[in-house]
Amino acid sequence: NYRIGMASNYLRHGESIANFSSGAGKISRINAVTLGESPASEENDLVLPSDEFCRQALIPNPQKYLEMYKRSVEDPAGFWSDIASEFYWKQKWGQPVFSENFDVRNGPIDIQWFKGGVTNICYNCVDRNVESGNADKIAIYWEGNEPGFQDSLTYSQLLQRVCQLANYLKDVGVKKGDAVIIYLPMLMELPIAMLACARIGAVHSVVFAGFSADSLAQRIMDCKPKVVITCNAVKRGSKTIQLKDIVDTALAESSKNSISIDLCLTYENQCAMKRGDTKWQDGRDVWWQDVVPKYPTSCMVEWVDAEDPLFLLYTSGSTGKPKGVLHTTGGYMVYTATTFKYAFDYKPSDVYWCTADCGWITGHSYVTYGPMLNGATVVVYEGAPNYPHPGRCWDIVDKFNVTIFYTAPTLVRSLMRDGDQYVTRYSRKSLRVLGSVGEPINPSAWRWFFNVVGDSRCPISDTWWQTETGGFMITPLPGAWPQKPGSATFPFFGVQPVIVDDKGIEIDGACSGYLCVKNSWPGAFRTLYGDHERYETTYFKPFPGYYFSGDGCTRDKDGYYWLTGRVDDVINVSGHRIGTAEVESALVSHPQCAEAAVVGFEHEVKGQGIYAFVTLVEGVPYSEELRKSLILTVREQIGAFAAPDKIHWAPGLPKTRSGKIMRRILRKIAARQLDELGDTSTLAEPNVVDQLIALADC
Ligand code: 6R9
Repeated sequence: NYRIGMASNYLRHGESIANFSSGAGKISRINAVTLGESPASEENDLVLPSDEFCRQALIPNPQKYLEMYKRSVEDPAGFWSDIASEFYWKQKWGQPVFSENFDVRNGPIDIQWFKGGVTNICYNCVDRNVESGNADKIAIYWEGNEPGFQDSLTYSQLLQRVCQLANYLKDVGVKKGDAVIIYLPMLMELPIAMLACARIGAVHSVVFAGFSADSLAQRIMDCKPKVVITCNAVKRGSKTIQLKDIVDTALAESSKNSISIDLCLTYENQCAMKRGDTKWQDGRDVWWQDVVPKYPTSCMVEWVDAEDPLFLLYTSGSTGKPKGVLHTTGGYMVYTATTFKYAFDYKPSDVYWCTADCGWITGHSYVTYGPMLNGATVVVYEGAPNYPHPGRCWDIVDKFNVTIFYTAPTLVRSLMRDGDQYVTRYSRKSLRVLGSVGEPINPSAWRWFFNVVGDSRCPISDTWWQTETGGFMITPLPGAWPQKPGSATFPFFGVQPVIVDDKGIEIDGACSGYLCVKNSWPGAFRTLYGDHERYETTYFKPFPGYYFSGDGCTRDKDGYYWLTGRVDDVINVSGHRIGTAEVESALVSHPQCAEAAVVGFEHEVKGQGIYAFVTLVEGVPYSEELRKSLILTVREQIGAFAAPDKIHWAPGLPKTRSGKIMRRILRKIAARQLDELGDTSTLAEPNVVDQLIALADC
């Protein structure tokens, strides 16, 4: 079993890792910048892997990690080529294996991996498994929202389904390089649609089915897809959501802006709604079940270059317009497969369940591509994790004998609140590795996850990464070294994280600052769709020579990394990234809202909640009704997950004389840290602060 001990008791591996990753012998500047809380007492808590786990682990000790890590940074071309060779390439990549310009001062940022290599990620995810003896292995166990609804597909059945859809898409004119928008809930058809696009070289853009019609329209207008794939409706918990209606509105909106979509392929999700009840536009709308099953179950693969685009995924940034993060094929394939394998200590007998939706990057890299590239059995769950009761997750774990369970801290915290009894009534003995993603996991939630869910037996991989990084960047490798509750531990192979101060100077040793990366890795995004300049400005110009993550980070005396949250205008609500500017622009579109400023505040379950300061149009009185209508506006324009938790009436906002809103002050008011407001003398009108405080609980 694991032991929780103090760092001072731990001499075996700690020193070598600490020395290695914090730059042995260099002078440390401690706490040159302090961005977040210091992990003070937590950094001494060590959770040691059991000998039993280590014995079977892929990376069984720090020495093995160090040996592989060293090679990965000293000889990245050799390290990654060896791994890439395990996949099928129609034609091998050329030389050099990778090329990069990572420094804006030397010209445009340019990252290429395995250029000249010809492959197909769908082939490697599906056909390769079928051909290597895994044809009858379960690829997907599907569990519906309603208990009792389930389905499964073997790898060979998956191949057939993917091929039918791929043939259909080709037949309706989708070609290599064309965009396809997928707006589906967690049905098996979602990964099938992603794989079918990849098979024919089309670029998929999955839009999370919780996004509103406006957000969907915005994405449709940006990437101009040939086809939109959706379903009529979905049940989430006890609610039925009519997705097709949302798509109809989005398509009407985009055609007003001269982007008209000729084909909306609609899956009939019978568990949620019957065909007859679905609104229909003849000529444009086609039922999936009427056409796709008629197509042949085999389909030639479209071979693509390693640097051909695989998908676009929109994510929030610090301006109102979402960014289309573009990933290409070869490097992403090699990177997601490798990170999945090592961070979860994956073995062919595992049953893997990631609770993320394919509408987010986690669902791309670690529901679909990473696991399937390893031939894994993946659980796909359609519903809400606490429906119809807070024990549903463990019911599913027991039912499919899930061995690896990967989720978000927000779910851990909410289940923790519901009480241990919902967990302990299930066996969970199949579990062996747990994972966390999306936001920093607070040590108390970590301990509950570890002790209660994992029976103090399963290591937790707290994986730090981003839509932009494609795959894990800083993550535990279970069995390799002791864990510290709340720390993402050490960098993955090939990743060289650095912490810089606000002048962009790299800091060594134990320190806090901005987290950057100093070299490219195969899974890195290559650009923002249609806006390479914004790509450079956002990620490469803040600290020239580095990729800037937007996160704050602390490195402790043992070299462990502790993520402390976003340092830009992005907030992380239940692991979902939301730009404050997006919420603000939704609020100000309300006819009675004159101005809005949005900040994050600490939220017990969601990690961060959305706190909106709203100034109304002159003469409009505050009312409960108006509060609701403002929140509804955000739900309609972005999606329910972005609805503000708190509306704070603001007769005025604290601004500098040059008109800049001082968010620092707003954050303090939102946190009710009223004695920490700091210097307000530079404000144009210092008395607005008193007015705001007076209205704090109205
Ligand atoms: C994968 C994903 C990325 C942002 C990232 C950071 C936060 C993600 C984290 C974490 C601390 C972790 N984040 N994982 N913070 N520890 N293990 O979530 O991608 O939606 O693009 O969000 O999420 O702030 O910058 P994405």
